[in-house]
Amino acid sequence: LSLEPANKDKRLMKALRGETLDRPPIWLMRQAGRYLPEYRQTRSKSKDFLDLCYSPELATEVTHQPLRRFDLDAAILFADILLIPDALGQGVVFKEGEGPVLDAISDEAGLGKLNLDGVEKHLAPVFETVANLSASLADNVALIGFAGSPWTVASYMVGGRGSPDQRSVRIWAFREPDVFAKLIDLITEATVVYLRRQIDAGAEVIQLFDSWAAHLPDHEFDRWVIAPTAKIVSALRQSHPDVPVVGFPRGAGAAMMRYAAETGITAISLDSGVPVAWARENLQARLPVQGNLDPFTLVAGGKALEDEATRILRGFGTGPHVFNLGHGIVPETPPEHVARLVDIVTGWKV
Ligand code: 1CP
Repeated sequence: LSLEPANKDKRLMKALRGETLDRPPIWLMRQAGRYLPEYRQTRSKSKDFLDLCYSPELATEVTHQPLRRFDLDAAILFADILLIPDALGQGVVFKEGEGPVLDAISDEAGLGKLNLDGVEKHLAPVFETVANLSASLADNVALIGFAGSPWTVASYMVGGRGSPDQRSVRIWAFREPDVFAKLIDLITEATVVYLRRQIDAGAEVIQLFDSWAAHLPDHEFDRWVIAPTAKIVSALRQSHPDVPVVGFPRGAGAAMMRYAAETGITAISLDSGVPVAWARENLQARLPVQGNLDPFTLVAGGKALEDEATRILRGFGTGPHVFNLGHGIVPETPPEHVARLVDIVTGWKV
């Protein structure tokens, strides 16, 4: 696979190749979503959230929306990490104001209801969205595809919903590690198929969201976070060696060192709790970093936003850096504050 000139010249691709730039590329986790009135408008045209994800025309539209307002360096495919459980045959419902609800799996019998065979066909509309985006984005904008990491996806499949401490999945993984491993393997396999097809359709970068990677003891972190992530990265390297993979082990703390060294990821996305000076020395010296502005500064705006954005620009300015948040934009964010942030970053000179 040869890189087209347009791809290799994009700011995001350069930073992910390890180049230190005059200013970092910027994109924002959850840059499409409820904080934008035009998103809420498009969303109201679909039956429910999953229907929006599976409607290539609408999903393409909402992916474009933030790029019409802001001078961002990348678009991220509009979809969700819970499309994988849905494609595996586990019922997923997004309840208004409540978030996702799934028929929780907690034993071998539950695993028996899942099936890999239908995954590719079920997710075909997503690949169509990626192809639409690849054909319609501006030349300087990179297209990011994504999936949840197996541990985080499993936490919803086992818990049946989001939870502050992932207690169901953590208890099951301790109690019956060899049965739980079958679930992790199944998600890993489905994710490789899913991401390969996204890349074939035009995704230029892949991000793996491990939003619930915090609080795991060493052995659990190695087995359920590092090992499956390494498997996915190595499979993608075999089929698509030039596509960078960004890992986001949110809240992993000091374990990020092992994560960065052992998964094979190209770059690491940092949550807001990671100290910049520590990350510069221990992570950015080895691989590009992404992050890590606190999303609540985008709600606050004003001086807090300016000061925090500038602190991160300075802190990571001497190495490869992708400007981003430490977690997704929250719905109450005023779009004007996002515009201000993008001005600060695109106007920055090292
Ligand atoms: O009401 C609505 O319109 C739904 C809100 C919404 C949106 C806009 C959900 C439900 N998902 C999304 C889109 C989404 N989800 C994207 C699109 C691209 C973009 O960033 O613009 C992405 C990358 C995700 C990824 C995702 N979904 C993650 C990982 C990142 C993170 O935020 O930690 C997770 C954990 C989910 C699960 C999910 N989907 C939706 C909700 C409300 C949740 C979280 C539930 C919980 O708190 O446990």
